[in-house]
Amino acid sequence: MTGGAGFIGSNFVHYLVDQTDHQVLVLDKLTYAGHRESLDGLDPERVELVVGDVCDKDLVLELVDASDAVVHYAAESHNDNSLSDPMPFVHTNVVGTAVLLEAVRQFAKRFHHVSTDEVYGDLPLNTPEKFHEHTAYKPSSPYSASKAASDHLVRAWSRSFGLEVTLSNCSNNYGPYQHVEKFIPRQITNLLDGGVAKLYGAGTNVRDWIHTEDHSSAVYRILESGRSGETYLIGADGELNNRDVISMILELMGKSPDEFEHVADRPGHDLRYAIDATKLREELGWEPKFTSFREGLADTIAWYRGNEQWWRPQKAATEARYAKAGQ
Ligand code: NAD
Ligand code: TDX
Repeated sequence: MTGGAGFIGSNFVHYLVDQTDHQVLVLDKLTYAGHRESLDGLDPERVELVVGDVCDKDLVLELVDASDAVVHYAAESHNDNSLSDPMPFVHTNVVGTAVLLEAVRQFAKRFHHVSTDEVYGDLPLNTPEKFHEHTAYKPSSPYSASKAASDHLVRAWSRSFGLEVTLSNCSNNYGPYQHVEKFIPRQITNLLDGGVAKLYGAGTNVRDWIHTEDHSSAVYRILESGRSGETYLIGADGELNNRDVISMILELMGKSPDEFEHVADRPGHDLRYAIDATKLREELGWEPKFTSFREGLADTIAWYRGNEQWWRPQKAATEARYAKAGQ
């Protein structure tokens, strides 16, 4: 698999080690977002980390040849970074996916592509409308456009060359090992540091939250039982606006409700994401385990409280980047 030292990828490695008998070979560049420590404590007989780039054709050929299946998580993943410096998103997300597909084609391996609901753009507030497998692509940011491009490459390689592929587009994940640049860990660690939470704009933007362990179980189910060439949307009916999430974090951390401030909004900020996961639920019988966001959030806060040594090294540089953008 690729990107196994990142947030969702490392949670998938933990899931595979805990729930299956598979050997896991991780290719990860260890960018600012990758952490060797996220794989600490896992049996070295089961997990091998190779530090390298998904754009490195020779390395990718060697590792794909050595694998039975490839699950592709590696990406530049943060929208705000894609606004300040888009080109790494094009290289890793678009070129990197093409390099992997060429290797998968050469060795005829099973491929699962991990993508995002952001490829569909955004939805209006207060409508029953949700994204589904046939929603038209309409990405807003350089990040989501690069993920959309990668999805198109996977479908084209599947149709043109008959590769055995599946794709999944998941909503916003939360849980342990998420970089402190992202919304939920940024607020938790700001508050742990005695600072305040930071809300972009009015905070009415809605995200559809899923615990990352539920994302892992869905990807594994698709890998095992998904139909080749098919796309599955992954979501757990977790719609909440950002203002409400901040209020819940403040309350769970015993802070007063006004310990947040409004900061500069994200340019082009998507308003609302919402997933209709009927296909995944009905065709593959998948169900999320974390049905209470509040409980999942409380677990996540406890994880950040207990793992300062994991997030502390990222914190100052992340906040310095935000300060430059007035956020
Ligand atoms: P992340 O930024 O936490 O981790 C990305 C990982 O990829 C890091 O370990 C990084 O070192 C690695 N990486 C980056 N460039 C690389 C390269 N060129 N070669 C090899 N490794 C490289 O991201 P995440 O939030 O864990 O997201 C993982 C995947 O899930 C991405 O494809 C993302 O688009 C998708 N996704 C994320 C979410 C979310 O809520 N975070 C939701 C849906 C889909
Ligand atoms: O400090 C903040 N304050 C704030 O209000 C930050 C960092 C974010 N926000 C808002 C912006 C979004 O509306 O919170 C929401 C979530 O922001 P992010 O954590 O940056 O996530 P988002 O942009 O929604 O994208 C995430 O979900 C889909 C992941 O980063 C993507 O990789 C994934 O594809």
